[in-house]
Amino acid sequence: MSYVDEIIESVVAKNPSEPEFHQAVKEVLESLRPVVDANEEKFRKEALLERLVEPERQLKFRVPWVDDKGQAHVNTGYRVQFNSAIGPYKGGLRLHPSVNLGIIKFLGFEQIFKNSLTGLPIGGGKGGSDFDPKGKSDREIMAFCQSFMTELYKYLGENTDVPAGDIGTGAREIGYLYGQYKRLTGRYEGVLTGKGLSYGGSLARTEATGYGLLYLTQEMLKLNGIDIAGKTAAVSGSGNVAIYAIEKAQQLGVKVLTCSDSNGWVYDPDGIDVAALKEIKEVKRARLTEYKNYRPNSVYHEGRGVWSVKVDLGLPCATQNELHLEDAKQLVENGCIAVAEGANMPTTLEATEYLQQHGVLFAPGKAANAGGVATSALEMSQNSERLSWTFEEVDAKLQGIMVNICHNMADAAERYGFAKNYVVGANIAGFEKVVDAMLAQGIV
Ligand code: NDP
Ligand code: 2IT
Repeated sequence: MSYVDEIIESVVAKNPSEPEFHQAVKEVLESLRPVVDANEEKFRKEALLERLVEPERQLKFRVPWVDDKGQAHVNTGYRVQFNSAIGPYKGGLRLHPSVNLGIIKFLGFEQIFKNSLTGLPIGGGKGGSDFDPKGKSDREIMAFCQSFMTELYKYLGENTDVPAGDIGTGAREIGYLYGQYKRLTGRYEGVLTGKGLSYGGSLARTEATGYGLLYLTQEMLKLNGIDIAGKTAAVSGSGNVAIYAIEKAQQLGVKVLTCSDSNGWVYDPDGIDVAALKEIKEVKRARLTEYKNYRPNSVYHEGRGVWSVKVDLGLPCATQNELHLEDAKQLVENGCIAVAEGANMPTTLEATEYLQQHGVLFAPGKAANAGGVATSALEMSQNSERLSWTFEEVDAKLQGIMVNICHNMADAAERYGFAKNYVVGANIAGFEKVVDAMLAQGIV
């Protein structure tokens, strides 16, 4: 059996209840076959793949908190410090009832390669909790965040592990987490990113993931001789990534026809109204059913359906495994030319293969959504030098990074004889730097 197959088999056997982690490992290792085969003896001797798929450390802890009525609750907190070969652990905190160890591990594993692709010195980590922020008061959110940080702070530090936002964790949560970290340690340091602008945050971090997604999509289309202006797009989700993806898409001349939340989706034939979306989601924290009040021409549908709309570009920006094989078939039938993942692993393996086999350009999340963590690393740089850069400076750096990632993934794919297979390209390009650092640092 090949080394890659052995490792995939052992990951499944050792972590039987973690299907998302299996999926992420399979996707990455399958596409690394050419590199692994060429170095098999050395990698085996150093147990390189065994070390790559085993987190350096995984923390699981109790998070007790009291609601507004005086009732106590207990959630489970996680932080997986996956790989520090190229820098301190870096990755977001997800707050969603679906969170479990396998989901945090899949996200942490992806993060290793994504962070490497940015070209910046950040290792891979991820964390979160099965806490559900929906319907909670600000006080309850604060109580949870303070309790969560009261355990986690011991393992963090600006040079050790630097968390950030993800699903359910935005500016409000980062503020409460930061306040508690500072109170417990007495240290004012860049230990979290996505901070508010008044206490060390970076301009353009809020926009970075969505904007970066569009910068990469634009460049990928350009490499294939296609102009992004004038295209139509379907976006899923209506959170941080989706909102700023829609905003940048519109600035680039793309008409975005859809967005969604976990209850339903909106079709707006005139193009999504970003100001309305921001008010509904960022200010009111309400549901998408409200969108019709702002745009009477739009249609709200319960359930799934974003991928049934005829568009040129598919931009999944909600969550993992939200674009299935049937959706991929529908997109192809409707003449879709490109799919770029704003979310982490939103496309199933079968759907990804179908899209690629049918000539759809496919940018995997670890490349396409790397703008968020890249800008987090720029926030760390600003914190270290105790300076703040302008929006234009950060945005220009973000654009440069996304263009670079696009070229690196395209070049790596070509170098190994998989031209235009950006999944292979992104995985190999991300892997090369991490492996080099791991081999140089010995068996640790
Ligand atoms: P938000 O919490 O701001 O928004 C998430 C959106 O996705 C909401 O519209 C939410 O709907 C929807 N959603 C979440 N879970 C589900 C689910 N299980 N089923 C259906 N819809 C769901 O998160 P972000 O925008 O920050 O994150 C979106 C994706 O992008 C995630 O995969 C995240 O890991 C990834 N990502 C985020 C980055 C960042 O900087 N924030 C960086 C890189 C990737 P509802 O409100 O109804 O729950
Ligand atoms: O998935 C991701 O890259 C994020 N949620 C952002 C991580 C970060 O550290 O900014």
